Order: sequence, then structure tokens, then C-alpha cells
Amino acid sequence: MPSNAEIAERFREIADLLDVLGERFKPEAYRRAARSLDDLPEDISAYAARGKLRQIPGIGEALAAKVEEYLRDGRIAYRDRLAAEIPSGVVALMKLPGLGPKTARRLWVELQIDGPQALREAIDAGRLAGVKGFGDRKVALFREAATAPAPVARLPLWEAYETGTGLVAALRERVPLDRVELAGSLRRARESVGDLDLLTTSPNPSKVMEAFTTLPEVREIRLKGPTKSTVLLASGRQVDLRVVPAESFGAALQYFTGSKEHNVKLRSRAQRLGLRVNEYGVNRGSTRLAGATEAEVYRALGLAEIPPELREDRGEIDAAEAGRLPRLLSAGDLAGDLHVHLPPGAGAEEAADAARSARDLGHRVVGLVLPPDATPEGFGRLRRDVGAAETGLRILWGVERGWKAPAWGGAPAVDFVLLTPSGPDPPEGPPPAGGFPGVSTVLAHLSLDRSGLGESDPVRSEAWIDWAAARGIALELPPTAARDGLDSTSARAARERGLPLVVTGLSERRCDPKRLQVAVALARRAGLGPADVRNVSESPLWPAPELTPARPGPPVERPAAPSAGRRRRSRP
Ligand code: DGT
Ligand code: CA
Ligand code: CA
Repeated sequence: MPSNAEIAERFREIADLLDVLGERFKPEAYRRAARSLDDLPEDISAYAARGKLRQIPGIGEALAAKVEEYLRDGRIAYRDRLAAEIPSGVVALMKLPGLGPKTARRLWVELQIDGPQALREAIDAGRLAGVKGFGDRKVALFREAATAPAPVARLPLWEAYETGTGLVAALRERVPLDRVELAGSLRRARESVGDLDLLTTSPNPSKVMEAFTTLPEVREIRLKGPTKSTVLLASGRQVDLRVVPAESFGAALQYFTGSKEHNVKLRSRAQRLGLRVNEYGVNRGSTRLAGATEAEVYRALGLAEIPPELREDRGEIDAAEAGRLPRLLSAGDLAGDLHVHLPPGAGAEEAADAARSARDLGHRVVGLVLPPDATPEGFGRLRRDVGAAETGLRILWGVERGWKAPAWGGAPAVDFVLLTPSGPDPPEGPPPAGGFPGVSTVLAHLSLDRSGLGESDPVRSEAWIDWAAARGIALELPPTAARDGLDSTSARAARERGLPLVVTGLSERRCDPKRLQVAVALARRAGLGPADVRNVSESPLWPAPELTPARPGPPVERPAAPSAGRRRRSRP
């Protein structure tokens, strides 16, 4: 069932097309209708069912018919007819930053410019010079817009998280907000994110809109309404912000977290139960059952609350119904981060600082990683000096070693080795011992990204999982997904093979709670629980035998059998 937001979007699209075609009053009528759909307290299909569409402000005979058509057919023929009258290049012009439908129309009608390329050529040929309303500054901006590479279609999760949390912080500084959540694919910890979806409650929505649309990061305002705004950041990234009433916050958060597929399944379940669920709440007839919290929304549908990271329509609704949702990892389960890089030439002070940053997060342990150029002698000194400092937690020492790294003969042993691959595919033969017999090895800094979007190349990731499984070597799961490790799909596959994962922040100098948070979210998306992760307190894998000071013996041990370890520990 299409949502209010979706129909509002279609109306805005029609308004833009009408603008390009030079219609005078109709575009505003469609925009007004879209705004009132944004603010509707109830699902539009409910109005339609009661035959009350025309009571919605701004919806007259003609628009009511289009709503009905969309509800029935999932399309509006009028929109398709309008689109057919406009060259696709002109639509592309309209979408360029800083242009919009009216400018696109002028370029098209007055100057016969029918696309970004034509715009560039016209500017270079001086055809825009002296045209009324197109000053030099504006033309320079047009040129830039028409030249700028299309913004990256999607942003890797970690970058999206930084952008999103930065925006939230900036917004909070300017205006009082009650609740704020980053919804959408970011909240689901999808490896890449299209646009950011911010959701908030506030006593003063219009002030929030004003603060949001005037943030310094904002390059262009796409839409500004009383409760919903859309902007483009300087990076070209789109951000949607909605202010919702507190009593619908849970329902809105549920809806705008998605995924779309998950929501579709949920809605049809609701229908079977004689309920109606939308971004405002769950209703039976005119009785409101839920809306303020997500837990309440799921409960009203007879389900346990499904963690956002699992909402992809991959069986999670059935699991929730049967009370079989997995117990997922949370940041509080971690004993500590095992991948905090020390800078080249780091001394005791830097190391103690790094350790304290971990202690301040309440960790019990931290894995400090020596720079690749560390020498055994330097390490020996460092360990001795730091041993005297009061850091308040246990330090494990690690070193990054490539395949061909020479052995550290006779040196003080480190506690673990981050084995870094020399190429995209696992080499033949045994793993390099790196001169540390008996020391735990974690395959780290794997780089399996094929897309730039944090998704692992499936063939390579399978090859590495096989390789690690045959040797009982743990795999790293960092926040930067496939760029420096595994994506959640590969992590899930590794878990199914019984391989332990090490969830790390992969950070520099200090333990970074945000980076750990994102790595944990990816682990959750992979379905990992505490029993699947090595650097977790109280897990069968901790204290891992390998993570105690070096002892003689085979380089690595196979981890505890996955079935024994995992089943015992997972709780629904
Ligand atoms: P993205 O932005 O491409 O990374 O992916 P999402 O999942 O963030 O998608 P987005 O931003 O288009 O919409 C945010 C959420 O809103 C989406 O996950 C579910 C909900 N939603 C959006 N459009 C529709 C729709 O047409 N039908 C339904 N059922 N839900 C929708
Ligand atoms: Ca989104
Ligand atoms: Ca969105």
C-alpha cells in the first residue's frame, strides 16, 4: 500500500514537470496537496476507503481522482503523459544542483538547451552571456553544476555515519530537540547509504526546519515544509528531515527505518490481523493501539521488537513471531578493541594515552598495534615502559605483519598478530608464521571491496573464508566494511563456518567509540551474537587461549566448535 509520503513525492514530481512545461497555477496546487499529505494524521488509504479524500485540505476533485488512481494502479497516467512531453535531458537539467524546474524551462525554451552537456557547451560558447537573469556568478555555478561528476550514488556506511552524526550534533547546537534518530539504511547498517533520513520530535517544528535548512553544510534546499524538509549538502548528499509528534515517533521511526521490503511484509501482516499500520501508528478501526515506541508497534502486530539491522525481509518477521530472534552483539559486550594503531615512533606516553582512552570507555582490555616498522628492541622497551604506567586495564600487544615479513627471532613475543594480506586472493601454502609461534592470528585489513560501496567481492570473500577456516584463523570485522575487512554478508558466511570474528574499531591512536559502534552494527547485521565474537567478555572465546602470552605449540588453534559454543549462549 503506497504511503502518504510516496504519493506526496509523486505530486511534487508532477509539480516540477508542470513547471518545466510552463503551467502557471497547477504546480502550486500539487505542491500544496503534497504538503498536506505530509501533515496528514492518518494513512491516506483510510480517507479513500471512507470516501473522504476531498476533505483533505488542497485535495479537490482532480487530485482525489489521482490519489485513487495511484492507490489502485501504483501509477498516475497524467504524470507519465507530462514526462513524455519533456526531453529526458531537460529533466536532468532540472535536477542539477542550483537549477530547478523553472530555470530548466528557460534554458530549454529560450536557448534550446536540452541537457547538461548542451548547457556546458552553450556556456563555453558564450550563449548565456547577457541573458536576463543569468548573471556571471550564476552562469559560473551552472557550469560547475553541469560539469560536476554526478554525486556518488551511495556513500559507504562509515562515512554516512560520520556525516549523519555530525549533522545531528550541529542541529542540536542550534535548536532544542527532544528525540533525534538517523533512520533509513544507515540505521539498518547497510554497507552503503543513499540518502540520510533524520527523524525528530520537537516542541517547535518550524524552528527545527529553519535551523536545519540554514546549516552551513547545506548547499541547496530542495523542499521546506512545516514538518518535512529535504536538502542537499555541499557533497551533493541528500538529507531528509521530518519532525513528528512524540506519540507517533515509534511508528515513524519504524516506517522510515525500512527497509521497504520489511515494511511491505509488515503491512500485509497487519492487514491479515485486521489492523492498519502506517507512519502514525497502529490502528484497529478507529482505535489507536500503538505509535509512541517501536516496541509498541511490533507488539501490536504480535511480534517481538526486531532489531533495525535485521529488517530486510530475510525471515526476521517469522523469527520474531516465533520468538526466535537471535541475541545480537551489543557494544557493551565487547571486552575491548583489538585494533588501535600506534603511530610510527610511538613511545610509552602515546601507548598509555591509547590505553586510557579504552579504559575511559569501560573496556577491560585494549589491543595496541605496533606500526609495521616496529623493531623487536623498540617493542621490548615500549612494553617495559608502559608496564610502569597506570593505565587501569590489560594491554595486549599486537603487530601488523605482511606475508613476507621476516621473523622476529628471539624477540619478546607480542600477544597477537594482525596478518595483512599481500594481494586480493589467498596465496597457496601455509600461513606465514611471522616469527610468532603460538600467537593468535587475526586476518586483518582484508580488502574485498569490489564496488567502493563496502560490499565484499563474493568469490574472494569465500576464498578467504575457506583459507581462514582451514587454519582456524579469526577474521576482522572493522567499521569500514569491505574496504578494510568483511561486509556483513561475508561475516555471516564466516560465522556459519564457525570462524570467530574480531570486531574492531580499526582506529588510530585512540579507541574510538563511534567506530566500534559501526563495527558492532555491521556485526548485528551479520547476525552475530556474543558467542561468535572473540573480543567479548564472558564468551567461550574469551579469554581466548590464543590471546594469552605466547606459548609454544602450533601457530593457531581451531576455535570452539560453533554449535556447542553458540547454541548454549544464544538467547532469543
Ligand atoms: P537508501 O536511502 O537508498 O540507502 O535506502 P533507505 O532504506 O534509507 O530508503 P529511503 O531513504 O528511500 O526511505 C527510507 C525508508 O522509508 C525506507 O527504508 C522505507 C520507507 N519508505 C520509503 N519509501 C517507501 C515506500 O514507497 N513504501 C514503503 N512501504 N516504505 C517506504
Ligand atoms: Ca535513506
Ligand atoms: Ca530518504
